[in-house]
Amino acid sequence: MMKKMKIDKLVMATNNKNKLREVREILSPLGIEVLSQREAGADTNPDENGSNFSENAYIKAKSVYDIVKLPVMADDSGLCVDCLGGKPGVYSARYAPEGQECEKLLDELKDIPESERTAKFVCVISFIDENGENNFVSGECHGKIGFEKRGSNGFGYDPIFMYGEKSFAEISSEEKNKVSHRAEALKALYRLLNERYCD
Ligand code: ITT
Repeated sequence: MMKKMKIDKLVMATNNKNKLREVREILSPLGIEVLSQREAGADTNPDENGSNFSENAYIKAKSVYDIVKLPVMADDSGLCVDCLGGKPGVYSARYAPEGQECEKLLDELKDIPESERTAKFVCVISFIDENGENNFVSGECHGKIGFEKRGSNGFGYDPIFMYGEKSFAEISSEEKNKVSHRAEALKALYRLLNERYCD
């Protein structure tokens, strides 16, 4: 008999509308409806004072779960640049004033040759089920930091994250959603939901 997934709706704990859009683009074709935290009546903005992606993802998911008591996911993500020892990492959102993060990173890397500009995007998802049980899944996407901003799609560091010949801001969201750190983490989440939360 076909297994039926019990979870067809979850709340995403985020204040980042681009993340919410990407998660919806990926999960809705899989039959999972994603409510924003606002739609679910939980407009929280907790202090992300954890020391790694997992801790921050859990802080966000738990703050919304405590209000809605429904399945909740939160995504903590960032860009880790090898020649900077993994920075900005968990500080990606606070690295520079919004809209200036690419310029700041380009400036920090201005003397670094192409071969040493390797980087990865990381995404850790905390998923809390209806009973309050937490699970983590994660995904990574490897690329290089370019020498200039390219393209106008996406958000955050996308214009300087080179995935092969093109930046993440030059490809469509459809293409990004096949290979991104977020897409990888969501594939793992979907597997988890299928394994653990089926009739
Ligand atoms: P929430 O915490 O409310 O979800 P946020 O933007 O503060 O939103 P994070 O704390 O996880 O999220 O910070 C992630 C930052 O990393 C984000 O603001 C971007 O600057 C960057 N980032 C993450 N994923 C990205 C992606 O797919 N493309 C470009 N930049 C990304």
